Amino acid sequence: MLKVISFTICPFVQRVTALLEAKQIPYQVEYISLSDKPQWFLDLAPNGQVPLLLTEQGEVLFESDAIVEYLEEAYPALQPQLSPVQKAQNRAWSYLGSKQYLVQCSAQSSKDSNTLRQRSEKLARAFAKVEQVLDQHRFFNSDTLSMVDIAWLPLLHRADLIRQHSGYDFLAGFPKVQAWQQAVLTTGLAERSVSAEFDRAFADYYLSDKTLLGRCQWDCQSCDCSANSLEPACCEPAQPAADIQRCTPLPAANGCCGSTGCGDDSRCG
Ligand SMILES: N[C@@H](CCC(=O)N[C@@H](CS)C(=O)NCC(=O)O)C(=O)O
Repeated sequence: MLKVISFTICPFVQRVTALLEAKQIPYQVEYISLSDKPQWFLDLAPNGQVPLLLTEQGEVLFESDAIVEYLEEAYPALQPQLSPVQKAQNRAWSYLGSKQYLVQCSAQSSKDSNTLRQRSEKLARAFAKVEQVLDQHRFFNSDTLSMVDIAWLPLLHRADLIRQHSGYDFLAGFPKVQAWQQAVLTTGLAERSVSAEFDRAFADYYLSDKTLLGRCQWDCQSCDCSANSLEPACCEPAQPAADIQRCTPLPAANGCCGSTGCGDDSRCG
C-alpha cells in the first residue's frame, strides 16, 4: 500500500492526500515531528521535507509537485482526455496555487493587522488571477474535479477555517473564488484529507492568542470585533502582548476587548 510521510497541518501534504482521496486510492499515513525529524526520515528525504510518498514498490518520491504528477500518471487520471497543452495549463495553475501555501501560512501567523494586510495582499493577487478565469463550471475548469482544484484545496480549506473562526476572509471581494471554494469543500475532500487532530492542531498554531486572527472572534457578542474588515482591527493589541485580552464578550462597560485590547472604543459599547 502507498504510504505518505506527513506533518499534521502541512498544506503540501494535504494536496497529496486530497488527490489520493479523490482517486480513492488506499494509503497509510505516518506522522513525524518536524522539530525532531527521525533519522530514517532524513535518510529517505533528500530535501528533508514532508510529504514523502513511498510507492507500492517501496520507491521514495519527494516534492509534492512530483508526487501528485506521479499519482495522476500512475493511477486513473482525474481528467483522462486532456491534451498536452491542457495538462501543461493545469500544472501551471496548480503551481500558482501551491506557491501560495507558505504565503497563506505566514499571513495566518500575523501578529497585527498591518502585517496581515500586507501578507494577505500577496495572496489576494493570486486569488484575483483565479477570479478572472473562473467561468460557469462547478470546479476550476470543468464540472469534475481537476488537478487544479486539488492544488488549491488546502488554501480554500484554510481560508474557510479562518473565516469561520475570526470573520476574516482571505477571499473577500472574489465572489467566483468563494463559489469555487464552496464547490470544493462540498466534496468532503478537505476533511477526508486531514487527520482527526487537524482542526485542533491548526487552531493551536494559527488561532492562538499569539496571532491577530486567533484573538479576533467571529461570534463576539459585545461588538463587531471580527477581523472582517480590519478597519479598525478591534483585536489589535494596543499594549504589550502580555496585556492582550481575548476578544470574547466582556461586560459592555469594559469594551469588547477590555481596556487594553481594543483599538476603537466607539465600536465596543
Ligand atoms: N517544496 C516542498 C515543500 C514542502 C514543505 O515545505 N514542507 C514543510 C512542512 S509544510 C516541511 O517539511 N518543513 C520542514 C523543513 O523544511 O525542514 C514540497 O512541495 O513538497
